[in-house]
Amino acid sequence: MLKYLIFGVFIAIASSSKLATVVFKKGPIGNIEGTVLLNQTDDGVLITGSISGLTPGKHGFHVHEKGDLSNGCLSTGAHYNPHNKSHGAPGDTERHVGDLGNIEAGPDGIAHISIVDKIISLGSDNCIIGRAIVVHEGVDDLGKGGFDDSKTTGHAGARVGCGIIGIVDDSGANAIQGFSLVVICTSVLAALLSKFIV
Ligand SMILES: [Cu+2]
Ligand SMILES: [Zn+2]
Repeated sequence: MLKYLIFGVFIAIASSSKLATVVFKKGPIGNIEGTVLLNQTDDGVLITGSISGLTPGKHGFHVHEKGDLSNGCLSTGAHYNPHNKSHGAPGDTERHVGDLGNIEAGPDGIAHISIVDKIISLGSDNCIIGRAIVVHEGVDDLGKGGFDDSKTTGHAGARVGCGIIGIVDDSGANAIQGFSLVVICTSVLAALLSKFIV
């Protein structure tokens, strides 16, 4: 019986679309505003959108481990780092999964974002659904600045805004879509369980 249940779970995975969004809002949580879309493609996750209200220049841009805004951006925890690595640049092998480098705002304070990242996913391994994206006041030195916190946070300074990475409902089938994306994040667990049950 459980065998068929697990089979059903994998059908749900196959029927899901992998699109997520993060909304940044001005208010108690931060000073910035904008929307970012994340789209799982064959080349990685494509992140697009724009964020306003920044100071001109570069700002650290990371996935933090918790989707918890109960104490503003502080409660999102550290950089998402399931493999216990040091902080680095997006192109480095030694990096946190959450290390997406910097976004850059123009003189108008708006950052136009277009990033493809091969490490994060909206699927099983390194799944970032339900975690948070945090934008920092300063530049992420990509682990190479020589500061005490370069190898942990990139010395990027305070958190000026954050938002939770949520599932986009683009199918009209709310419940099924939501369920299937939750299942994707736990599919590794399901695969492990199936070994014991089958
Ligand atoms: Cu960060
Ligand atoms: Zn990091």
